[in-house]
Amino acid sequence: DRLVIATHNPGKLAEMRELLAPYGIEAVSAGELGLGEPEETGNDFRSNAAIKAIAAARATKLPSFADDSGIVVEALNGAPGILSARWAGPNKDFAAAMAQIERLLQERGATTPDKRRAHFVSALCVAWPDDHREEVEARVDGTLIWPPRGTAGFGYDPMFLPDGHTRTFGEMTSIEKHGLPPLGLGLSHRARAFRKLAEICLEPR
Ligand code: ITT
Repeated sequence: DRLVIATHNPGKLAEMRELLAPYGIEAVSAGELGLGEPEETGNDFRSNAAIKAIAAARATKLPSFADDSGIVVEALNGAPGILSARWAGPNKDFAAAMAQIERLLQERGATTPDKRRAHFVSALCVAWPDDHREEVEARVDGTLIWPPRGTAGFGYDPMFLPDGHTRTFGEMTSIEKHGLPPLGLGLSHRARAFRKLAEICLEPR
C-alpha cells in the first residue's frame, strides 16, 4: 500500500509517519515528491485538510493524507486558528508567533490560567484518486504558559500545557505527545484524530 502524506511541514511529517508506522503503509511526503502547495482557501480546518489531500491525490493518483491544524486561543476570539502557520511568517518564526500571542494576552489582562485557555485542533483527510474521502477532527484542551518551555515538537508546542499534565508539549517526546502506551493515541489533537481515522479506514499489520 502506498500513501502520500500531503504536508510540507517536517514536524507534522515526523508525527504522521510515527502514527502510520503500525499499519505497514509505505508513505512518501508531498515535499519529497516535489508537489506544490495548494492555496488554503477554506474557512475551517476541515476544508483546508480536504483541499490539501485532494490536490495531492489528483496530482499523484495515489491515496493522500493531509492534516490541517492550529491553535485556538479563547481570549483572542479563536485566533490564530486556521492562520496558525501564517502567523509565523515566511521565515516560520514560531518564537515570534508565540511572543505575539503572549503580547495580545497581556494586553487583554489574561494573566491567570483560566483566562489563558487554548486548544489545538487537527482535521485529517484521506482522499483517494476516485474522489472518495474520509474526514475526522479532534482537539486537545490546555492553557498557555509563559515563558515557553522545552525544545521538542514544533510550532506552538513549548507554550501549550495540556490539561492534566505538568509538562508542555515542547517538553514531551513525540510518543508522550501522542499518548503513552498501553492506551496510546489519546493525548494530542493529531493522535486523537488519527485514532478516529484508523477506526474508519486502517487495518494494523
Ligand atoms: P502543511 O500545510 O504543509 O501541512 P503547515 O504548517 O502550513 O503545513 P497548517 O496550515 O495546518 O500546516 O498549519 C498548522 C500550524 O499550526 C503549524 O504550522 C503549527 O504552527 C501549528 N500546529 C499544528 N499542530 C501543532 C502541534 O502539534 N504542535 C505545535 N504546533 C502545531
